Amino acid sequence: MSTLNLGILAHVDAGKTSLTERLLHLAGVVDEVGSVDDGSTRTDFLDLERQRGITIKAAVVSFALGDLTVNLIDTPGHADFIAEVERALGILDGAVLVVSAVEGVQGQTRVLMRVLQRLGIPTLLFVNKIDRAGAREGGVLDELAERISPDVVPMGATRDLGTVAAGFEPWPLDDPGLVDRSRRGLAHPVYFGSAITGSGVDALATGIRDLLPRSNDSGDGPPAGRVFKVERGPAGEKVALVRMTSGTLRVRDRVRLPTGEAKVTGLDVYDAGGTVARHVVEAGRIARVRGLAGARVGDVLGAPEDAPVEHWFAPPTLETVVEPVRDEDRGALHTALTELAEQDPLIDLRQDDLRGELWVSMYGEVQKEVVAATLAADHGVEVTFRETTTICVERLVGTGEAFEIIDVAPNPFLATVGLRVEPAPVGAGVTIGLGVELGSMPSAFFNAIEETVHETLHQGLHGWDVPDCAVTITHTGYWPRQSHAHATFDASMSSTAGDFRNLTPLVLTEALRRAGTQVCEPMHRFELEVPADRVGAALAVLARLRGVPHATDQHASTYVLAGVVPAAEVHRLQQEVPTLTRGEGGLTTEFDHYAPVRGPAPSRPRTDLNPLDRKEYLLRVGRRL
Ligand SMILES: Nc1nc2c(ncn2[C@@H]2O[C@H](COP(=O)(O)OP(=O)(O)OP(=O)(O)O)[C@@H](O)[C@H]2O)c(=O)[nH]1
Ligand SMILES: [Mg+2]
Repeated sequence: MSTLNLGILAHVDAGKTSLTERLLHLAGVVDEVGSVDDGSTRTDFLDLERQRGITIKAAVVSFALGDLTVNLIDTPGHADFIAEVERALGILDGAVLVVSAVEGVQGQTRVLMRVLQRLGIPTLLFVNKIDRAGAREGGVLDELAERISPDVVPMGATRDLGTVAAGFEPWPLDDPGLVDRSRRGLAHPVYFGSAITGSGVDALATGIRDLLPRSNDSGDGPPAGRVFKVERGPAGEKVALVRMTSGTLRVRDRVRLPTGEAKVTGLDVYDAGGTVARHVVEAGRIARVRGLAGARVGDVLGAPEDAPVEHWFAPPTLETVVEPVRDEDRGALHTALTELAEQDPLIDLRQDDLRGELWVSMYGEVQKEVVAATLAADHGVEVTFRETTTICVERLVGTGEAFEIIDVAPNPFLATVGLRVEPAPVGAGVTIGLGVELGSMPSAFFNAIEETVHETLHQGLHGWDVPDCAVTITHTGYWPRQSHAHATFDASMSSTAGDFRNLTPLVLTEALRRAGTQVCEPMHRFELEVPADRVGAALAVLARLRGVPHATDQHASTYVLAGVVPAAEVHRLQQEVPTLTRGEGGLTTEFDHYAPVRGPAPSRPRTDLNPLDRKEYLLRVGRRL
């Protein structure tokens, strides 16, 4: 039996969860079609999802189409939960991208399709909601061809559009090459239908069966796979969702994870809307693996090392401090957030030990509310958030050099370190070059300098990360281990790696000071859809929120304004959208680049020993020693 790991993706409210429910019904897995509006669907099973009527977490359900087992992953459409989509993308054989027949192609549709294409994931298109008033066919096809891909291929025609009787009549498949092109992601068949009335869903199911590739992972070799989700079982035990990429995994197998070896204590697979226990799971399938206590989202199972986690969507640009309402919950909050961060790639936790604060990075306000509700419901911890701030970076303005020589005041450490810092292009990262002979010093001392340079550059002169910087080690020196016949090691006369670790932050921040840094804020590109008569009002709002429109594009009676807006203003812009567009338009934003902050530079409280203040730093280092 072959397997297809299928993702359903779309902008928020396009009908992904409703369509999933329809497909389950069609496959005979459920007798009654669940409804998002009643909170009775299989894939929106979290309380919070049912209360809000939106998908928050990606969820897997399985059904059979003839000889094919489909593992369907229903993903969230709200941009705040894009990291959930990102994790699912890594394990897909194919995808269905849903578009609404009324709203048409949205900015988020394009963001998703761009990534699907970059990853080479074969994708079908489903134009949903043909039963709704205002549903279009030709107009949406034009938008798809223009804004999604020139390779879209309509698979049939609609009738009675915009009524509950709306239907979809598939054409006979007369292009013999389409199957191959579609399975290779070179053509995108388009179906129309309604997830509410069910019309067109059978035609889509046929397309899923015949026009998407099946997983072709090899059963040979040792078991390997990728952890794309971590859940908690009923007894609080960890369950890792693993897409098997090769070999066969068995209960009681010992498998390697980046955090160490672990023993598989139980295996389930998805089957006919539920899960069933298995002793073995083959390549290509999705396994729910128990026993892997150290598993984290993104881990490669069976690989000895951490595989680099690739990001296809922009990182979060907001952060906020989370505080417990009751002070005695501080410990519980830390435990809960650590657990959430482990299950949820959206939550990036940063701990400030000096102030006892917990920072989390965020995509937006909806995610913030979801985190608060989850902490309260699942962990019994009530929290508040301090005001959300944007995550800035610092970029070097010029070149700077500094050094301190061993045994020369004011250097209290037994080390010589000299560093030059120079601006580096965006995306170049931190590079460290040598301006001295490598053999001039034991390699442990070079390593100590290099590691400390990387650490120190996480907090520039204003406390923000310095992502790109070319560093050169210009001076080094040390006192060798005292080796008189009767003398033992004497730390007051011999350099240690600690001397280099302690001195490097002082030299580096001095070099940074001489170079100067500029704080840059994240800028989002936006697409704002407004009715033609609201363009003037939209431009006025954009101007007030420091937004710069670059282009306008007209589709029928709506205009699409595109441009850039500071991440700091995105929330306020979002709040204006319903009035601005009379509920007819939408806003999509995504991180684009960093731009220098005009006016006074915002700074972030430091969480290190503050090498900017030499006296304070030496006191703290002394205390640590
Ligand atoms: N009239 C009509 N309404 C639909 C159709 N499909 C979905 N809806 C409605 O649209 C709303 C959103 O549907 P969902 O299935 O939750 O959409 P979703 O894409 O899963 O939403 P998120 O997961 O939150 O992004 C619900 O109120 C559905 O009842 C359709 O074909 N016709
Ligand atoms: Mg949904």
